[in-house]
Amino acid sequence: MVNLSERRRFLKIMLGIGAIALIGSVGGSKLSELLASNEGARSALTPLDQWYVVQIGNTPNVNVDNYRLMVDGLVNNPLSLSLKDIMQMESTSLRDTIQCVSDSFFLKANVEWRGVPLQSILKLAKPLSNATKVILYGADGYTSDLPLYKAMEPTTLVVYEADQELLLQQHGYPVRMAVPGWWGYKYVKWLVRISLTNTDYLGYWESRGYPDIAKK
Ligand SMILES: Nc1nc2c(c(=O)[nH]1)N[C@H]1C(S)=C(S)[C@@H](COP(=O)(O)O)O[C@H]1N2
Ligand SMILES: [Mo]
Repeated sequence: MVNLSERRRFLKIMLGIGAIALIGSVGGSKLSELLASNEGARSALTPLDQWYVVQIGNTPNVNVDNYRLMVDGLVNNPLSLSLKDIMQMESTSLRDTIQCVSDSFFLKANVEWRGVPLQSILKLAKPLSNATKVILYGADGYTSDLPLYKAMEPTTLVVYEADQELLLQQHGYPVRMAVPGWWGYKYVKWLVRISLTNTDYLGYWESRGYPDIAKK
């Protein structure tokens, strides 16, 4: 999708198919195990230095001292949360596989996230009854969006840790989204704003033709 030329991407996809064919010839059950959608729950964590990076531009430098996560739009109670505010809320941890839609075989990582359910933050902000969507903004200008029902699922998290460490800068420090079950482009890094809307807003990749309902 980004950072890979079309040609290299094509080669990588072909390699992926080769690997699948090879495993497939060894045993069909192994193939289905590998491709199981909840594999993050069972597979070993990906070493941090093998975790892929995909992004539309450079890694922004977010200063944690004046970091705020704004929650606004169709809410009764707009919020401005510091990292400390977020870390003091009740947290959830879960294992997940983050996967890029452009090369879902190589560009993926098994990660143990820790963060706050987006649901808890939205409940504090008190959405108005006409809100239908949540727009997620990154400090690099990237955006994505979630329908309110997905935003309210208990596994949709505003995360600040991966594998029990603070996020690395290239993976979204200090705060990013994790949306288990959906493609990586929903996992907005350097999350700085959450805005509720009743418009059919489409994010960066969604407005370029990738599915808005991004179920893997
Ligand atoms: N702010 C921001 N978030 C982003 C992106 C981006 O360009 N900017 N790219 C998305 C895409 S397409 C993917 S696949 C994942 C990759 O996350 P990673 O680099 O931590 O593996 O981040 C998503 N979140
Ligand atoms: Mo991606």
